[in-house]
Amino acid sequence: MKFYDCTTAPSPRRVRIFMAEKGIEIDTVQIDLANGEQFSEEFKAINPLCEVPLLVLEDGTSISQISAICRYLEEIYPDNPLLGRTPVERAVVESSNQQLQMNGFAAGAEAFRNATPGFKNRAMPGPHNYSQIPELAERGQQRLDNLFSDLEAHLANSQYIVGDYYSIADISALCVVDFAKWVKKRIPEDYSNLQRWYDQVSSRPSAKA
Ligand SMILES: N[C@@H](CCC(=O)N[C@@H](CS)C(=O)NCC(=O)O)C(=O)O
Repeated sequence: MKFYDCTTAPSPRRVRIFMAEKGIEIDTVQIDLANGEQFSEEFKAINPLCEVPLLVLEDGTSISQISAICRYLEEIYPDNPLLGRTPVERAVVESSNQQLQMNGFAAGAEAFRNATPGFKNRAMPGPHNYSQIPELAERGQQRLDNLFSDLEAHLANSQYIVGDYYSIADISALCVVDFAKWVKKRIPEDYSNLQRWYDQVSSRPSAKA
């Protein structure tokens, strides 16, 4: 198996933390996104989406999308489950994780990619160019504010995103909070629940991945 990564990008970090929590080591290839290596013919041939993360299996099967990669890894390395331990827990974890993808990652990407000069015409990742829309950057900032506020309320009564169970949803939320710093968004000083959770999850050794 080969894992295609970019150490500076927030999306592959979600998979790196997932692998670190499970103690999995996979041959890793760095794709230099800053210099456009994702558009090279060689990489396009294995991922026409021109994105990382990507997992390529021994038989040549390419798996893109964080949730699909993590699901595959969970199935072949079932120890220390991060997607849930019961049918109900798996459903709740997936629901939380999808919400974090939509209200966290998509919001952060909206805020970052629509406002950063280096991403002119690159407002969306992938093989097609899209122009920046400044209003979307502003909306992305509002969405991140709302996510932080919703997480603060949620974590008042919950140790982790899903009860007392550390899961992929915590990995996603941690990466969203760190990604939000790219658009100068930080946990507000009076958000003690979100800060307590953040200190807890970011002090796990996996967070360095
Ligand atoms: N939906 C994808 C998102 C992956 C993604 O957005 N990757 C970014 C890095 S954080 C990327 O490859 N960007 C390439 C580019 O900006 O051209 C997933 O779940 O894996």
